[in-house]
Amino acid sequence: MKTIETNFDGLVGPTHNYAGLSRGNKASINHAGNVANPKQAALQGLEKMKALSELGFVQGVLAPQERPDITTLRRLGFTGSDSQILSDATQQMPAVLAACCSASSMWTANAATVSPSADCVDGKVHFTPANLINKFHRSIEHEVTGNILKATFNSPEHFVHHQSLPSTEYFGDEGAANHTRFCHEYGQQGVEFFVYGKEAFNPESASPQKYPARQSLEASQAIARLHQLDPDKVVFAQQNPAVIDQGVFHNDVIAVGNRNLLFCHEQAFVDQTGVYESLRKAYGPQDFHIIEVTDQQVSVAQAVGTYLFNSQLLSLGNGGTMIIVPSECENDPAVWNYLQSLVNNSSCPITDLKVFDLRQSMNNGGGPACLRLRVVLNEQELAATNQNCLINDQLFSTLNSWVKKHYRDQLSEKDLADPLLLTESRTALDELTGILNLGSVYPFQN
Ligand code: SUG
Repeated sequence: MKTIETNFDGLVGPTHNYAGLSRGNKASINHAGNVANPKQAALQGLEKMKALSELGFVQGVLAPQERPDITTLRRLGFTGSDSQILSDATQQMPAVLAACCSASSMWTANAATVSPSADCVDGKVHFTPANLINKFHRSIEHEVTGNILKATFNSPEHFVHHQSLPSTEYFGDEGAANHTRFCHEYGQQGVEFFVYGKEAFNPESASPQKYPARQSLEASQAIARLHQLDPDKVVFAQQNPAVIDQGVFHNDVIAVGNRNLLFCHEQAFVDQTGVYESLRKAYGPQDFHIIEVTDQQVSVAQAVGTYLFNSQLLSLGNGGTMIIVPSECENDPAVWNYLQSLVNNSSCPITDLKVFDLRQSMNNGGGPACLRLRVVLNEQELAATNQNCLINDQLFSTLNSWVKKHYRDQLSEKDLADPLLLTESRTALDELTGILNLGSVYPFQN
């Protein structure tokens, strides 16, 4: 049976804005207060989805969240009509209102950790939504994320949906952004590689000094247990705390892997050599390739500025590998020269290069890899997946028109309290759940 890697990208929601909510994420802080263009953001994301689908990859879409999040504002004690709540929240707690309006669920690499059926004892695909506990605006995503995942992968025969981990820093979990799977063929048992920033129950362990470590070892271990992974096929590695302090807030800002290839910066991990050895041991006797980028070739600051490692590595039918990078890589001569040297080197497994303009998302720290959740599926699992969520020409054109009809082309902080924005968002999302055949996944629909 054929097994493939599918990519489910987050559709950018109608409230996309720059609120500077993510300390430790330099792009988010540097663009705080800028005027955002939600329409352009959503269209840029759709262009990537369409291009990958046209290249022959199975490309899915995950619906955005309901924002402004009135349910959360009510939990925080705001009462009255929805307009009253928006107005009171703006007056009393504008920072909380901004958090409740973030379209951050677009970065579906943080939606969940997914283990393919070949890795799990029960032979099912396991999903655990990330609790994203380190940032308030993201900690309010996991419940609706769970609803959307269940509506997208809606067959209990093939899919297991876990609850997110307990909502505490001890079990801080950021999903697939800190998880990579290596395998010979997608359908064979693979090695699951979990990268954490801190050991929450060991105060003696190394941790960053300036910025938060969002993922704990204990969270990664819990997911490996929940997903019934073979302990010999799991590797846990600590992210280098010094790079977290330089803006590498997720592992996918400094490393990416696919099949038998790891592409990473030389400073990505604590005990880099030990990590490589553990991966090779777990992977077994077949060839395992590591492309390590030195600081001299590309500095950590350049990696953070261009998102070179927040790339997608996609296996091509001819045995090659395509790297998908954001246009920021093209604009940095050192990074661009490095990329050219990779694809021009006949012994390098990366053979093709494609560039996308994702500026609207990049300005909040979200590159190509942040925008996608990888789900490895065999034929039966793919057939059991909600087919309305798979991109083809028709869905692309429907979603493109839907965005153009409902989205604004300018959004700044002062617009977030506009009751019309709430109505526009709900109208758009209600229509979307029909297009994607999701049923009722949002609080306003219940
Ligand atoms: O969690 N930015 C996101 C970016 C997530 C990127 N994802 C991966 N690396 N996989 C974050 O920091 C910024 C929102 C704002 O500031 O308005 C934000 O949430």
